[in-house]
Amino acid sequence: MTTRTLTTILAATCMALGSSAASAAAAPATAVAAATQPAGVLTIVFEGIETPTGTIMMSLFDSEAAHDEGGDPVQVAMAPIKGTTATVAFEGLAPGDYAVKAFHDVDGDMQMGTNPFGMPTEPFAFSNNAPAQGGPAKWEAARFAVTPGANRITITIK
Ligand SMILES: [Ca+2]
Repeated sequence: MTTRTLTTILAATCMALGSSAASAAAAPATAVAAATQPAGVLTIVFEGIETPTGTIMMSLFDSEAAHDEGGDPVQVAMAPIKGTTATVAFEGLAPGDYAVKAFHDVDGDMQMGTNPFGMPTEPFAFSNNAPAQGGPAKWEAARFAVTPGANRITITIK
């Protein structure tokens, strides 16, 4: 049996069952279409910065696995602080869902300050201003969509 035949049978079976697997069978076509879409540009504005020193350091994630389980971010960036705000732009992003983890490196040592109990001593924030819940915000709370072209989100960091 060829792969093509198997795919056809699977698609027909899914359609007959009316199951969501039918859309899964169509996924490859969707993925190809997404790859040919123009890239997204994401501008992030951090607001509410209380101490005008140091930089905002952030990591951009594109999957729940990477975001919630200590995986690598797709991009990282540092944003200089101007007054009470800081702005950074990520370019060339494949359209899809992303989430941001950020902290304000007030003392400029490139690390999130923590006390002996491991609690953050420098301001931090997550996209959607998702709250920390005994640890970093989860992907489901912090995820947002990046579409082709310009995108802009605002995060309050405190
Ligand atoms: Ca620091």
